[in-house]
Order: sequence, then structure tokens, then C-alpha cells
Amino acid sequence: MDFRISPAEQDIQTRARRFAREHIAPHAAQWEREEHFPAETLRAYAQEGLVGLTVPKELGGPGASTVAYALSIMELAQACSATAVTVAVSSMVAEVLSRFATPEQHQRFLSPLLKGDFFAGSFALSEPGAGSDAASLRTSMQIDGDTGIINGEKTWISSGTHAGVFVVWVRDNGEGSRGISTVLVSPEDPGFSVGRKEDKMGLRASSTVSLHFGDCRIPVNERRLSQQGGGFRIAMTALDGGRIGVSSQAWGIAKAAMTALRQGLQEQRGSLIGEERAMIAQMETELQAAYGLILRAAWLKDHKKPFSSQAAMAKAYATETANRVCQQAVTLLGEEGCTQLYPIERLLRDCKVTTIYEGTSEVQRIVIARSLMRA
Ligand code: COS
Repeated sequence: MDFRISPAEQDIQTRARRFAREHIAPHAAQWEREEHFPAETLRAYAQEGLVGLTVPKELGGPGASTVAYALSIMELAQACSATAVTVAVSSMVAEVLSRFATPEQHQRFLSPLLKGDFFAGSFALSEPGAGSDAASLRTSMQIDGDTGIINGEKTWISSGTHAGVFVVWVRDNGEGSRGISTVLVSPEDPGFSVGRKEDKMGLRASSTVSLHFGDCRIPVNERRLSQQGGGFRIAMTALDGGRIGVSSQAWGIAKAAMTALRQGLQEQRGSLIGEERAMIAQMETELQAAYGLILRAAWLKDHKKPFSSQAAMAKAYATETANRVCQQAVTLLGEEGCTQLYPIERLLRDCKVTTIYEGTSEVQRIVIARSLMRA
């Protein structure tokens, strides 16, 4: 592996950093207090050509590498982790569309997502009874001529209040993982509605909702993304890439905590006692190890090599490291660390869910162990 970041990747990193520092970081605390979904800022970020970074140029995307994408999410997450997850999910949706959609679907759904005409895209897989065991999902689709009729409920859907396109997994071909198809749903489709907004411990400037499909009718031939029964593979493939995004988000949160910790310690007392030195050294070492795992997974994906297991390692390690780093940063700052004097209490609340969504740490370990046993 070449550890150098290319000039093109550096350029993306610099642009994301500049945007994040100028337009996002100054507002992050207020957005979270007011649970404000920063729609117009997300539009401006897309207009900079930074959403859907890995979508090839011939499809209207920036054609950047996954490494560049990971670096950009790290920058965003240092400024506002809620914005980072919204962009990461939209970018995952954009990549799914770029890989599996038809030219007509590109025009209708991908192009507006890349240009910021849609504020976001949503990935609708999880259900009240189907989280880690995604293959047990129950949302159904019946076919009536050219119409697909969807019934069911999705839960924990990021950006559902603002998305212009929903990638939805439905059961239309019997039981098990081979009974699942992927379709595209527009918020205007009859029978589609957005339900309860979750009242979350963190990431409060992102929207997380349930979706209801009550005889939701879609023109099925125009909206199929997979062959009948071919949807589960699309979900797994997308999540492999998505996990690089979540790892990068967690890394950015931890990096922001380290930055705030250093400033806080300098303001408080200027020096560390022995045990504190050991703690901070270990935190930084783990952060750098996580960085290596994330970029390695991204590099493998860019080089079209198997990366599922590496992405799972990066996700489990980076998200758990971020939680440890934020916890310990609060500990090192003492009671002040628990107040809004520093952003670390927010970062601690924001990072918990990164060990859960897009596959819990336990799921990542299943993926890693299965890959090991196959080797
Ligand atoms: N890429 C492509 N295809 C994959 C794949 C991957 N990474 N992983 C599995 N598949 C395919 C398998 O090859 C298999 O295909 P065939 O039916 O053609 O044989 C099919 O998918 C089923 O695979 P498997 O039997 O391994 O599926 P499981 O139901 O055992 O899945 C886990 C197990 C836990 C890995 C899966 O359910 C999972 O990732 N769950 C977490 C879901 C998640 O992240 N949810 C969060 C949603 S967003 S917040």
C-alpha cells in the first residue's frame, strides 16, 4: 500500500476542510441544541461537488477515490458529526445509484442528489423487527401490472424528513435473503409517509425517522434497482462501503475530541501527571491505528480488491476507539469536561451510535470471522 495521499485526494481534503471550518463548525453547537437540519448548508456542500465523491465523472460525479471520500468525511465530522452522517448516507445512496441504477434513474434521482437539488438521500433497510438480521425484513411489495404496492415500516432512517430519494428494500420473492428486492421511492409517491422523528442522545442535527408504506404505489418497472430477489446483495455491497464512511465519521469525532482536550488541558493547567501522559499517548496511538485501518480499507476498495472484512475491522476499531477517546477526554478534563464549556460532551454523545448503525460491532466481528474462516 502506498501511504501517500495523491494531489487530487489532498485537494478534496482541503476543500472539505475549508467548507467545514467556514460554514459548518461555527454553527454545530447551535444546530445540535436546536435540532436544526442544515438543509441549505448541505445543498451548498453538494454544489461544491463534494457529495457522492466516488460517483464516476461519466455519470456526472467527481470521480474521486474512496480515500478522498474518507478524508472528506473525517473533515466534516471534526466540524459537525451530524452533518457528516447526513453526507455519508447521501454519498452511499449516490454510490448505490451509480452502480445499480439505469440511465433514466440516474437522471431522475442521482443527478439531483449530486447537484444539491435534493438535500439528501435515504437508505431504507432497517425495520422494527429487522436490524442486525437484515435478511428477515418484512416490508412487502405486491405487483399489480406495472405498479408495485409496498406495505410496511422502516425505522432509524437517516435524513428521511428531507430526502429526495429513498433506496428501499422490500420482500417480493419469498423468504430469506433471496426474497428481497431494491426499489427507489420518491417522497411524492402515494401511500408513502414519514413517521416519528427520534429524540436522540446525539447527532441531533441529523434527522432520524421511521417511514410508513401504506399501499404505497410505485411504477415498478421504472423503479427497480435490482432483479427480483437480488436486493440483499446490493444492501451488503453498499454497507461494505458505508462502513468506511462511518469509520471516518467516528475518526473525525475522536480527532475533534483530542483537539479540544489539548486546548482544554492547556487552559486548565498546562501540564500532565504521569498517568495522564500514558492515557493521552494511548489515545493518540489508537487514533492513528484507526486511521491506518480506514485508509487501508478505502485503498483496497479503490483498487478493486476484496475489502469487506477490512471495512468491518475499520468500523469496529475506529468507532470503539472514538468512544474510548471521548470518554477519556472527558475524564481528563474532569467536571468541566462534562459541561458545554468544551465540545467533548457533545462528541461523546455523538459517537455512541457509530458502534451501532450500519452494522453493530458484533455484526462487524461476524463479517471478519466469516472471512477468516473462508480464507
Ligand atoms: N457483498 C456482497 N454480497 C454479500 C455480502 C457482501 N459483503 N455479504 C453477504 N453477501 C451475500 C452472500 O454471498 C449471500 O448470497 P447468496 O444468497 O447468493 O449465497 C447472501 O448475501 C446472504 O449472505 P449471508 O448468508 O452471509 O447473510 P446473513 O443473513 O447471514 O447476513 C450479516 C449476515 C449479519 C452480515 C448481515 O445481515 C448484516 O450485515 N447485518 C447488518 C445489517 C446492517 O448493517 N444494518 C444497518 C442498516 S443501515 S443503519
